[in-house]
Amino acid sequence: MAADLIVGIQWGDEGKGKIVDLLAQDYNVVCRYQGGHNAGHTIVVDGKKIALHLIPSGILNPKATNIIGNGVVVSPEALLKEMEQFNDLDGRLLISDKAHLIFKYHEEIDKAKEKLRGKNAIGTTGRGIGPAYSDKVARQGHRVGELKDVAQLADKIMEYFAANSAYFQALGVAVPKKAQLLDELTRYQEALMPYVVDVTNYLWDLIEVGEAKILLEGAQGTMLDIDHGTYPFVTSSNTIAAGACTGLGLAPKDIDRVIGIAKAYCTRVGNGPFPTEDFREDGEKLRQQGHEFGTTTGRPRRCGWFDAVAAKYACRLNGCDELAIMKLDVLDGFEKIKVASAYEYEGEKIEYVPSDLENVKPVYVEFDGWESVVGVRKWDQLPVEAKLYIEAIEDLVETKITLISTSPDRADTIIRK
Ligand code: 2SA
Ligand code: MG
Repeated sequence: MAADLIVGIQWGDEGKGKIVDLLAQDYNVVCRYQGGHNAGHTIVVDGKKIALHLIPSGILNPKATNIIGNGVVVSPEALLKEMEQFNDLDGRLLISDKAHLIFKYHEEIDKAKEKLRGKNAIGTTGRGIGPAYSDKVARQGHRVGELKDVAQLADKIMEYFAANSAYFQALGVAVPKKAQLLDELTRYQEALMPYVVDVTNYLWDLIEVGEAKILLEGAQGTMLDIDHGTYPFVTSSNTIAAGACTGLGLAPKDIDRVIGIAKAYCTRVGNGPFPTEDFREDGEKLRQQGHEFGTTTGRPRRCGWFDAVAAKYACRLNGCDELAIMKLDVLDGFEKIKVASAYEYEGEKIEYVPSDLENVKPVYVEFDGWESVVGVRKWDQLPVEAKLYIEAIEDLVETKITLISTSPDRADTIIRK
């Protein structure tokens, strides 16, 4: 009995939320393995908007247990706010004792450092993600399990501030007041400790018994991976499928099916290379038709054409067994639709992703557009141009497209096996 995994193969915001929500009905355990409250999507259920950042999307399935793995960085403040949206979390939410904590000062460091970077700013979400992961790797971070003894944790945090005082002073980050810190930590302890468990053992037991159906939910996207993305314009975690092993304590053989999620075009928030970005009317039209604004920060997303070179790279990195193509309806009404099938790089035509993606120029193939695919639920009912477009992507990316989304509605999905 193994787990299935969902991973974004672009720069995030591929529409993973809709797919997890759709598939979560078939799973009884849904896990997040990396990232933090920099991730975000809104799901509409019975007309009510629910914003999810940290809690896995399986929370909308009343029968599912939702797990926040050790690879996630947890802001207790953000998590508590999110938890308030639900009144039946007992036994439905579990948090790894090994997940690292994000505190207010991580957010302050994140923002201060972005300011200092000036024109080289990464365009982070300002949620303290990078600084929290930095502390983890520097072995000076704090884990959720430490909330067990708040007095000791408060002491450690004060020591950390004392040891790094010059750094904090330079960044303008205030030293917390001990009494206030203790109050805050006590509040977190009371509210969160009931959900804290040894997630790794919990999952191993489930896998051994063989009854649970486990879904692993990636956040952000492959091109934002700390190792394989467009460094340094990336997030601070391993967003790819491999991250699920380290971020939960699973072995590679525990992962069975990998489903890659891509939009029918491309978007990116924040700075960094984006070869197929369109700076003119087409890009603007994609942004308007696709409502391409960040769910966490509201930032307008950069928009452009589907990049088949990057998508193929991502499918290989993640070992995608199949692909879901989201928001096909956003391409409605375009006369011509472009797809990057190769890059021009150092005077040559290449079909791979080099480590300096900022130096490539896309080579496009062009497709005829179609009028409308909104709400189409059957492959046979798609306009012939849309079918040709999907089949061309499938060929270029060398991965079977098994799912096509034609509106935000859960039901407006073409399943193509
Ligand atoms: P960070 O905050 O350190 O992780 O930022 C580093 C880079 O990673 C990008 N990043 C994202 N890109 C797309 N979507 C994300 N989540 C939110 C959303 C973003 C939002 O779902 O819309 O609301 O703005 C996400 N999180 C991080 C980020 O833009 C930086 O390029
Ligand atoms: Mg998102």
